[in-house]
Amino acid sequence: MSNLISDIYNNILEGQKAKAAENVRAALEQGLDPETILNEGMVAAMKEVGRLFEEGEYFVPEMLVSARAMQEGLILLKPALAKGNVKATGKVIIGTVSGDLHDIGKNLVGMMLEGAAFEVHDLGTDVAPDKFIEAIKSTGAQIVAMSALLTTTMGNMKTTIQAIEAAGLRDKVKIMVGGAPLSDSYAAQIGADGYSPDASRAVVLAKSLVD
Ligand code: B1M
Repeated sequence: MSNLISDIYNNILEGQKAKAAENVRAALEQGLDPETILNEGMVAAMKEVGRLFEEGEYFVPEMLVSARAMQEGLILLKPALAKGNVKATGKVIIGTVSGDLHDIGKNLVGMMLEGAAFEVHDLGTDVAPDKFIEAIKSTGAQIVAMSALLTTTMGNMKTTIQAIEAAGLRDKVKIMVGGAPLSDSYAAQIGADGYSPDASRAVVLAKSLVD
């Protein structure tokens, strides 16, 4: 691992927002691959934050400062991840489901979809089913993308799908889901059209859903 990547990893682990940004900028200037910076530096650091939280070494404030450092780095990476795509491929509405405030994975998926020239409407976090329904109507999106990071909120994906069905909109949209506690079989069980374990594969899935 290059020194800069391991510095970025440590900056995020320690919640050093300004240093994380400085090192992401430097890594891009040195021509390091944006996906390597993202996956080996940033996403890997957040995994370790989660592990430390589970072990009782980190608490919510530490998770939060690490998340802020990660977000700061992501802002800088966004143009590099989005480069090279021109053709609009479809419209997506994306949000983290009701009760869930985790947004880094959702933001990353949204960013990669924009990079693949999808028009992305981000509804934010803690999105109630009726907000998804309003957005389907107002945007005419072909895809609804839902994220959940908690075992206690993943059930709200099913509630949202049921609400979309009850509103008579299920055949107008494809529904994709993702987030750490999910799986292919869970996605099938709740009636989603697809599941992706990460942001890159979310783009492949979204393209296949609009094709
Ligand atoms: Co929370 N949190 N958190 N947290 N947090 C987890 C998820 C947890 C696993 C930590 C742990 O115990 N190891 C645990 C959940 C346990 C469980 O449910 N079984 C947990 C908990 C318990 C909590 C609280 C309940 C803690 C508390 O208050 N006691 C609380 C809940 C708040 C709420 O939502 N109501 C809470 C709060 C927070 C913070 C606010 C402090 C902060 C979030 C800040 C933010 O998002 N702005 C936070 C963080 C940072 C984490 C961890 C450490 C990191 C999450 C992250 O950003 N990862 C997380 C531990 C972990 O995940 N290992 C943890 C990086 C991100 C790039 O990955 O989000 O997985 P991820 O996204 C990936 C894929 O999952 C996928 O692609 C992304 C990129 O590859 N993906 C999709 C995600 N969405 C997708 C959608 C798609 C496709 C792919 O299509 C639509």
